[in-house]
Amino acid sequence: MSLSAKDKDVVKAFWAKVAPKADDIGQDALSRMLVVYPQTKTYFAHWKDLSPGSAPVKKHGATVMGGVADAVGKIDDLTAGLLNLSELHAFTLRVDPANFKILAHNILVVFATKYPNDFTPEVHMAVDKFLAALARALAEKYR
Ligand code: HNI
Repeated sequence: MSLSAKDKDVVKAFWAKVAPKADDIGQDALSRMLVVYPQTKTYFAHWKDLSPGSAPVKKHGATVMGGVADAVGKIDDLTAGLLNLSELHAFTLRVDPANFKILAHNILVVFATKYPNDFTPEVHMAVDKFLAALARALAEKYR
C-alpha cells in the first residue's frame, strides 16, 4: 500500500520530532531485535558484544537510523532512492529480507514506548506504512 500525501506529511512531522534522538532509538530497536529475534544475530557474529546497549549495537543503531533518515528524505521514491542500500544488503551482506520487517517492527515498538503521546493511531498507521515501504524498497534488488 503506497503512502498518501497526508501519510507522508505525518511521517515527516513525526520524524522531525524524534530525529534528535535517532541514535538512542536505533540502539534500542537493534538491541530489542537481537534479543527478541535471536536468529538475526547471525549477521552480526563478527561483533565482540551483541548484548543490549553494547558499543557495536550503539554504533550500528546510529548507522541504521541514518538510513531511515535518508529514506524519509527520499519518501517520494524509496525504490530508486534505496537501490544502492538494497544492493548492499542483497549481494554483499546477504540479509534475508524477512528481517527488514522484523527490524521495522522493533523500530515501531521503540517509537511507541519513547513517544506515547505523539504516537497516535494516525501516526502509528503512517509510520507503519512508511517502514513497510522502506522494507519493500530494501528488498527490491532481491528480485
Ligand atoms: Ni542494515 C549495514 C541500513 C536492516 C544487517 N545497514 C547497514 C548500513 C546501513 C544499513 C545504512 C551501512 C551501509 C554501508 O556501510 O554503506 N539496514 C539499514 C536499514 C535497515 C536495515 C535502513 C532497515 C530499516 N540490516 C538490516 C537488517 C539486518 C541488517 C534487518 C540483519 C538482520 N546491515 C546489516 C549488516 C550490515 C548492515 C550485517 C553491516 C554491518 C557491519 O558490521 O558493518
